[in-house]
Amino acid sequence: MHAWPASEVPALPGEGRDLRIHDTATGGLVTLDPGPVARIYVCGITPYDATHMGHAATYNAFDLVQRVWLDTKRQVHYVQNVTDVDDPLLERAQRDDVDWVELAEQETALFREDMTALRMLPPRHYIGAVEAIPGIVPLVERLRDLGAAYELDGDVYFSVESDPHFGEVSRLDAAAMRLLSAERGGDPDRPGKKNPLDPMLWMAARDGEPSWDGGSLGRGRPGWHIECVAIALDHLGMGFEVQGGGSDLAFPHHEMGASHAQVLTGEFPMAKAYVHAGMVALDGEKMSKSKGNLVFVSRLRRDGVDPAAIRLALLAHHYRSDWEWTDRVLQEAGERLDRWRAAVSRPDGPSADGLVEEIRDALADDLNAPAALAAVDRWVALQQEHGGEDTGAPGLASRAVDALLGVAL
Ligand code: 5CA
Ligand code: ZN
Repeated sequence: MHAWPASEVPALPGEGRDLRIHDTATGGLVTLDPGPVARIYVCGITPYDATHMGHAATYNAFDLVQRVWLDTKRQVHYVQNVTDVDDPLLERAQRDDVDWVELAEQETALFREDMTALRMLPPRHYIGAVEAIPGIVPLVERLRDLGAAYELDGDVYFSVESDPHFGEVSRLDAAAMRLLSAERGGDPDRPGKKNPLDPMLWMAARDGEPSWDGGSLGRGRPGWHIECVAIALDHLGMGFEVQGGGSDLAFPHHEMGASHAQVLTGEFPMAKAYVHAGMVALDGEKMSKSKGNLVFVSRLRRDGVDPAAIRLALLAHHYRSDWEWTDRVLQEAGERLDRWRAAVSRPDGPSADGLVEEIRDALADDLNAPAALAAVDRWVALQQEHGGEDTGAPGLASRAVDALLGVAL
């Protein structure tokens, strides 16, 4: 699948910082020290009802990770998937009486447009679940051969007990896992499973649903977690730096994915940090496709909202906090954007050397974007109140905001 075009990332003077970031698996901050290539896998959309502000906020967080690493002159191998076949997508297509392939293509196209408008750097590999099926089948076969998978009425399940590290990503107790499993695509109550939490690896073909050749597994389609594992292992291998997504993916998705990968390879851990963005709410409830309480990036763009203002609205919240989207959030972001643009359009100003360092420090400290915005606000206030003689300053401030925060002034 093709991704979307990259906006240019200006080079900045001085040195970037190593990223310290919160890891769900340890519950604390880890300083990542990648080699010349930093590797990150971020879970992509299930392509319907995209791109809402919750999606945008989560991809904004991982875009910052990429920008921090690029600032250290590392290459970034960023992989993202598109869950272009899964129950919720098929259900939506059926509800709306549209072809599921067309729905997925249209929504993925819209997502690409939104990501481009928001200046999110594209992944190096953008891979759909359907195109990953030939790589998924042998992994499920291998899990079965290892005794880590079993069959139930033609469907193949992963045995969570096969991974001694199962539970170490989300660190939840069994009762909490069971509840979340039922809420988030699992089937803990299905009779005949070895452990209620065991997730499906391969679903045997159902009448009226799409299916693919699964070799010795028979016709069917892949489970959700193995999709991301197959894509991540294929393009990144084990021990990559960051597995990313919203906090609703910590369990079961990232927990199960890590277990699949660890049993398949015999290596531990799959990722050095499991990084989770907080949930964006609307009217007091998590913005979600199933509830339908959504604000879309494309809708705001159509209404003439500057994508840079949308991006500033996202950046005004720490990625780990849960927060609420309101008109006021967007209005304040628009006002901030106007102030910043006025400040960098002057021919000179106060030195911006310190500003570059402050933005770097803020982002390297668990992606503290609000602190980075506050640093820019201070430089802008100085510019407004006192001005300055440095003719390079407005350009440098503008390049720093572009390179590190993805906002074009
Ligand atoms: N295709 C799977 C991942 S493999 C999936 O979860 N798709 S999704 O379209 O439902 O979500 C895409 C990303 O947006 C996920 O990382 C998810 O955690 C995140 N996300 C969904 N809703 C919100 C929200 N309200 N706030 C923040 N992030 C959200
Ligand atoms: Zn995923």
